Parts: sequence; structure tokens; C-alpha cells
Amino acid sequence: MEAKIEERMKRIVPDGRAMILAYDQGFEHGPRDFLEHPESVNPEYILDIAKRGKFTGIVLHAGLAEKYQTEIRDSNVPLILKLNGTSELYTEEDPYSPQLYAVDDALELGATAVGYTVYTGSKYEDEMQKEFSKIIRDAHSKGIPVIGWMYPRGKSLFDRRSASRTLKIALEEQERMGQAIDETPSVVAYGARIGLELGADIVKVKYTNSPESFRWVVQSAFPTKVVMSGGPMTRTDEEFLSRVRDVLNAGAVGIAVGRNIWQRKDPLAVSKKLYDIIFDSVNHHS
Ligand code: FBP
Repeated sequence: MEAKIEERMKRIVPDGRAMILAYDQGFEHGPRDFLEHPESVNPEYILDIAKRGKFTGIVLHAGLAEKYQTEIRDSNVPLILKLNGTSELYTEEDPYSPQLYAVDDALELGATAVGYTVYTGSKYEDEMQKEFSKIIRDAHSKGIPVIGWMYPRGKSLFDRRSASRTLKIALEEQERMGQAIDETPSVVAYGARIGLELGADIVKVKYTNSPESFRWVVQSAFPTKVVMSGGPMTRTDEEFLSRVRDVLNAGAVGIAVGRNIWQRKDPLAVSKKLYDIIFDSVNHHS
């Protein structure tokens, strides 16, 4: 099975680099994410970007994966099936994202890998960790690599009187670096580490806003590979691209992003720049 996992990993991370297009936001955030660039509401438009932009994976929920099976197959872009999800209409401070599909569904839909979100720090983190660990065992026994969306989230993160040592350090970092608690290096590195300990092949995490601190995240996850999550569209292409350069310099294998591509007026132009940064730097180093 290990050989199968490796073979599939090579499709998603060719030359040790990943450029993954995320398109599960219609579920996670709702169609409001498509208003910025309304063509993005159409899955065919996104699949075309994935193909022509030379992405190494596309993240979808099962509904789209099923309806667009032919197009996905023809595009040759590896499918990453997201196995859990939750809508933003559900606003409890401690989020839970339940498993909706199984590894077997992913296999049936021809997926190359599966993905799952764990909200580390949520009251329900143990539920998600349990589901995720079972998914990993199942996927690995069937030769499928697994990507963990390791997102710190929940009320505890904002509890200034928390007894957690990590949160105390994170609060210091927040003060010193002036950044959101869920982007502090300690908290992000902890999520990445949990991904490694549970057995994920790749973890997808938020950027910690400096290459130095992101290096610690990458080290904490090693040998699990790290990709950066995109977040809301940045003001300029350059702002986004410079983050990408930073995380690659910090040892990440690439990115798994959505809005920073398909909310832009010219998604293919930014994809091309992205490709050059991600893959040219490989050629440069080899
Ligand atoms: P973006 O690049 O658009 O941020 O997408 C990455 C992603 O992880 C999606 O896969 C997911 O739908 C979304 O972010 C979750 O965002 P949030 O952090 O708001 O829950």
C-alpha cells in the first residue's frame, strides 16, 4: 500500500511541489465568496482554471465531484475529495465539521487523495481527531494519501486565563507580532504537529506572517509535508505571491488556495505566476 500512497502523492506533489486549487468554499462560506467574480460560481469555470493553470490537485466535495466526473477525468487534474464540511450559517463559537463521506466514496469517484478539517482548540476537537484518525487508517490501508486542514479555532483560543502553556506563549506572540491568535506560530505549529502525529501525509495550515516563524511550523510537522492555506484575496497579486515565496523558503511544499485565484479578474494570469514561482524554484534548486 505504501507504494500506492507514494504513487498518488507524486501526482499531487510532483517534483516535491504542490499547487492545489480549493473549491469547497461554496459549502464552507456560501455563494457570497463568488460575488467578487461571479463567473466563479460555475464549477466548469473553476475546472478550466485548474486544468489550464496546471494545478496539481482540485479540492471538491462529493456532489461536485460526482456531477463533473467526466470533466475532472478529462482535465487530468487529481481530485482531492473533502470528506467533512460545515456551513458558516452554523455559528457556535466552538465549531465541529462532521464527516460526510467515506474513503470508499472517494475511491469510487476516482479521487487521488482525501481531505478533512480539524478545528484544533474547539470543544469538539477530540471528535474530529477521532474521525480523522479513522479516515487516515482507512485511507492508508487502501493506498490513498490524506491531507489535514489543521485550523486552530474555538472559544479556548481567546481565553486569556487559559491554563494552556501553548496559549500563554501564543498570547505573548500575539502581543509581540501583532497578529491574530489563530495565526501565531505556536498555535499553527501545534495544529501541524497534531496532523503529523495522527498520520496525515500533508497538512494545510494558515501562514504565520513571517518565513522564520513558518519554518518552525514546517519543522513541527516534518516529515509530513506542509502547504499554505490562502485566506481572503489580498489587495494585490504581489502581496499573495510574496507569501508564497516566503512559505517555500520556509520549507513548505506549496499551497492549497482558492479565493486568491478565482476571485481575481484574471485567474489564469495569477496561476501562471504562481506556477513559475512554485516550479521554477524547484528547477533552480535541482
Ligand atoms: P481559500 O484559499 O479561499 O482561503 O481556501 C482555503 C480553504 O481552506 C478552503 O479549502 C476552505 O473552504 C476555506 O479555506 C475555509 O476557510 P475558513 O478559514 O474561513 O474556514
